[in-house]
Amino acid sequence: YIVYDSKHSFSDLIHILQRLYLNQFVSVLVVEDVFTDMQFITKQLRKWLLNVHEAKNGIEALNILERHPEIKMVLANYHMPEMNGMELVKALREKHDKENLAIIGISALDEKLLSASFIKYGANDVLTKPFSPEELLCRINHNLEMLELQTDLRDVIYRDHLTQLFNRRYLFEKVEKQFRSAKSAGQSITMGVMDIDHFKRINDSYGHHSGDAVLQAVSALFSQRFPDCITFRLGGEEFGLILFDTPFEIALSRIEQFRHDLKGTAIDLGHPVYITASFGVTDELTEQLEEMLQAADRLLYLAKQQGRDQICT
Ligand code: GH3
Ligand code: MG
Ligand code: MG
Ligand code: MG
Repeated sequence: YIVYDSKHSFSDLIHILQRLYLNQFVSVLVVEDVFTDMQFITKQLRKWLLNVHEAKNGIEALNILERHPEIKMVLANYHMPEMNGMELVKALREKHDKENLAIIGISALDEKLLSASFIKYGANDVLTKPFSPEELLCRINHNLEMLELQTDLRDVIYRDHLTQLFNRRYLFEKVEKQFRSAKSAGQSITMGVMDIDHFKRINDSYGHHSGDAVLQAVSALFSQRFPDCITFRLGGEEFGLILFDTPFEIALSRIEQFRHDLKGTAIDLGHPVYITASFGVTDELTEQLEEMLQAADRLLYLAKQQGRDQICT
């Protein structure tokens, strides 16, 4: 039940219902050693349909989080045996950033300084005991909304709007780091680029809208076939793929399988349309990611010259 009074508008009610519905999928960890306080908090959270985990101290909290990566939020009391709330925040922030895990620190009324310290060590928000159920709900919802906003922002910045694949920016801002650490760990790295053959003909024959639909269909198959890899759209009808820690022969045979299946896939534009694509693939390590991309691009050019619908290595 939710108690609905006339102070709320209808759109408020819809918002509350939506929140309740979304909360069912949100997992929260409460870290609190005082039994009655734990009961008070978890009772409220369960009432709001949140999925609640309980820990009596910091060590237990770290263990639970390790086993439950789906947890989005941690409510951490300050006074706890073994590891206090502040130490827990510090330990959590070594692994989880503010954009992915919200931490709300809980302190008592006579410990105003603790609130500032919580924030300083990386908590997203603080609650001061005693707090009302309403304040608890407001803080939780506010922080969940901020997490969602961060996810939306990341998608806008790092994903291509048409295909939802990663974009160039993601490649050079985020994958570059991964590239460097994989290299120093001695891992193999395979870089592939793909360009759809005679794509201009699709646009010319069926219109730009149909061209877009083809790009979306190709991208869907692409990310579906390489869920464990980084797939991105370089621009236009050109895509890229990075496989970390995979032997080159295996990487190559997966790409070959994809080339073969793409060719055989009927893309539905109201009528079936078939396309092929050309690929350049390399595992020769370079100083920078950009150079590896350029090397793959040169091989792609060769594949085009040699008649398209093939892979050059
Ligand atoms: P090739 O086999 O040599 O790659 O030939 P191609 O026709 O695929 O290559 P070309 O570079 O001549 O043409 C690419 C076309 O892709 C031209 C451009 O209008 C179209 N294109 C680029 N981005 C988009 C897009 O987002 N949507 C649609 N519908 N078309 C796009
Ligand atoms: Mg071209
Ligand atoms: Mg092309
Ligand atoms: Mg092209």
